[in-house]
Amino acid sequence: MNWHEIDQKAKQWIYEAGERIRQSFQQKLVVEAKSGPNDLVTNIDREVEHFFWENIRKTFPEHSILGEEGSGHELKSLDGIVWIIDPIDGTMNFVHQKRNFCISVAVFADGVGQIGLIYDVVRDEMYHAIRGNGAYLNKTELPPLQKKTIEESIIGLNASWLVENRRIDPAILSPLVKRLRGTRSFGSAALEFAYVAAGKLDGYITMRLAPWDFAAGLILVDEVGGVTTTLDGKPVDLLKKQSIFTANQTIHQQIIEEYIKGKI
Ligand code: 2AM
Ligand code: CA
Ligand code: CA
Ligand code: CA
Repeated sequence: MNWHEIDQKAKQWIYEAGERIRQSFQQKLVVEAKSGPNDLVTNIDREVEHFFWENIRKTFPEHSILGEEGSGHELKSLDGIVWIIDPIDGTMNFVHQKRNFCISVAVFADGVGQIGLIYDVVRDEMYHAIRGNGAYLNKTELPPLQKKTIEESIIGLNASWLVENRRIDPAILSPLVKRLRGTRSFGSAALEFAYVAAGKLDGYITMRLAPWDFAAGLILVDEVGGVTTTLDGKPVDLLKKQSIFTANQTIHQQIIEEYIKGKI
């Protein structure tokens, strides 16, 4: 099997799962809180992850799987081929809005991202990339990211990081927010990555993401010449939760130099 064949299978499963999710809008959801009242999971999140798990296990028994709703949480290394899956990214949006959520699927080989797929189920928009082959939105290739100044940039940023919180002093990001053209918060990290890849956002900053939130997005952003690191500019770790900053190259470096370095 080559990457194109694996990509075709993955897309087929994503479209099937998307159809299942759209059907679920007609049914009653079972919503549970996980770590707290804002940390939701539904029967559909679990069902979709199980659907991928079964298909991957049957088709590629030698591959490993890491998924938000329980698959592979014991995984200690990225050796071999690893699927990193978020069955629904933006579960709160899925429950409250029935939009602004996606399925995120990435395939890594020995730690290198090979396939990145982010599917906006309601808009029927598939953001997809195979390493070295460019990134696409449905059938349209996404152009390389343009050079931007901070003043011309819109950044994805949740308001949580601008009020008292456990992870960052709000005084660090507020001068940046003043200088930017604007901020947006979509409530789905994977979609925010896809928007950075598509030039709809110029960057996205968050203090805590899990690998399944950003694995596919990282590959998409990479393919259009963007950069993804932790907020303090360190390489990301695909087996850990961490802060994340993805952006086009120019503002990525400038924002770290002027606003972050030495402050966190
Ligand atoms: P989820 O919907 O799959 O849980 C919301 O701002 C974004 O952050 C979503 O992508 C959401 O993914 C993710 N998210 C929610 N809770 C999180 C947590 N405790 N740690 C890391 N990411 C989280
Ligand atoms: Ca979750
Ligand atoms: Ca997620
Ligand atoms: Ca999820």
